[in-house]
This record gives sequence, C-alpha cells and structure tokens, in this order.
Amino acid sequence: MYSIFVFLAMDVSIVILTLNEYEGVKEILPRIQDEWANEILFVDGGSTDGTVEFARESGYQVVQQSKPGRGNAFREGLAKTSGDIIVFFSPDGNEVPEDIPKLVDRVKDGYDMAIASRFASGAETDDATPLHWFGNRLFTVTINSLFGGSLMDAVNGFRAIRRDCMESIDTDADHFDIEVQMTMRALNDGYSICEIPTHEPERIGGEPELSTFIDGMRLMRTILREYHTTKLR
Ligand SMILES: Nc1nc2c(ncn2[C@@H]2O[C@H](COP(=O)(O)OP(=O)(O)OP(=O)(O)O)[C@@H](O)[C@H]2O)c(=O)[nH]1
Ligand SMILES: [Mg+2]
Repeated sequence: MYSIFVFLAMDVSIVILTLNEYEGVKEILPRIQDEWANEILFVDGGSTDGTVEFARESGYQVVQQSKPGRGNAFREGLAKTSGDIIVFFSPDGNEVPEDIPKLVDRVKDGYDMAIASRFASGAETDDATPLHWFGNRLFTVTINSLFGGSLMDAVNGFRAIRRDCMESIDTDADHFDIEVQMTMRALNDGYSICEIPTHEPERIGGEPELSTFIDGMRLMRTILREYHTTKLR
C-alpha cells in the first residue's frame, strides 16, 4: 500500500524540445494540459523563428541551451527540472501530446522508462518514409540483439523516464543519437522498459533538423561504440 502512495506522489516534469518549431508549437501547445505535470519547461536550441517568444508569451519557462545538439537538450532538461518522472516531448507534430499521461502512467505502474512506439502492434506512422522505416528496424533489431531487448521502436525520442534512471545511465550522446544511447544503457543496466503504441502524424511546418544519412551513420556508430565499451571491455 505504501508503494502505491509513493508512485502516486511522483512529480512529473515535461521537457519540450525545440529548434525553430513555431508552427508546430502554435498548434500543439494548446493541447498540453497543465494537470499532466507539476512542471513544464522548454529547452530551446537557438530558435530564430519566434518559437521562444511564443512559448514565453504563453507563460512557459524557456531555457536556452548552452551547448548545441538534441542530446545536450535532454541533459539540460534533466538538470533544470526536478520531477521524479521526466517526459521528453517534441512539438513538431510527430508526437501526439495526449500520449503524455499514458507514458507517465506506465512509469507510475513501475517501469523505469516508457517509449511511445511507432511500430508496436496497434501503432501507426504517417511520417516514416520507407528508408526511415528500414533504418528504424535496423537500429532496433541491432539494439535488441546486442543488449537483450524485445523492443519495436528503440529510437523514438517521445518517452518518459524515472529521474534516477536517467541520472544513473549518465548519457553523453550530443545529437540525435541520445535516444538510442538511453535505450541501450537502460537495457544494459537492467532497467525495465515498456512501449505504448502511438500514432505518429506528419510533421507540422518547419524543417527537420535530422539528416537521414548523417544522423543514420551517427546512430550506428553510437550503437557499435556502446556495444564495444559495455560488452567487449
Ligand atoms: N532543444 C533542441 N531541440 C532540437 C534540437 N534539434 C532538434 N530539436 C527538436 O527535436 C524535435 C525532433 O527534431 P526533428 O528534426 O523533427 O527530427 P525528427 O522528428 O526525427 O525528424 P522528422 O520526422 O523529419 O520531423 C523537434 O521538436 C526539434 O525542434 C536541438 O539541437 N535542441
Ligand atoms: Mg519530427
């Protein structure tokens, strides 16, 4: 009974990651409910399109990243929030905000990390090209076989994680390889991960920062480096 109260009492922080996402933010922000979290913080990578101004005018606190890259944004979000559970959310239209409380509930149920999966049974994606689909399958199957997981989407950044798990895995990936590093380190250290099926709509406006080729190569390099340092040492 005591543990149920502990989980109910867990504070939630939502970290919203932006780099020139004005159009997405304008459409998605009104759908984020204050009661989903104790704290909502923007971490911005240097937007010049009005994203930061719009977020501040809407009453949100915005932290400007001191170091570039999405991985650094995750760590600055961790450092600047205090919740026991942290949800990383990207308001570019690819993530359905109504999944936020569902992810939080799975962590409150006892999982260390909950990932919104675009490829689990019942999930769908309107955004993944055949090349992205192939890359995602390749990375996910490689991570499962090297680190003993049974995930369907090891890559998606939309996830909730316990603060103590995030602190303990002590990430150092700087860019779009942050998510695969989180997944691999959590699996390697025996943390429990679950997935919820999600719907990935198309991006709303703006330009993707992710480069299929450069970031794809970086992800594979990070996966192999992680395997080398954790399993072959
Ligand atoms: N704070 C911060 N956010 C970033 C950075 N790079 C990208 N983002 C945000 O991370 C989210 C995902 O980036 P995208 O470029 O859309 O990557 P993606 O979702 O894999 O690619 P698409 O499917 O084409 O949209 C968006 O909300 C971006 O604004 C960064 O360096 N810092
Ligand atoms: Mg996107």
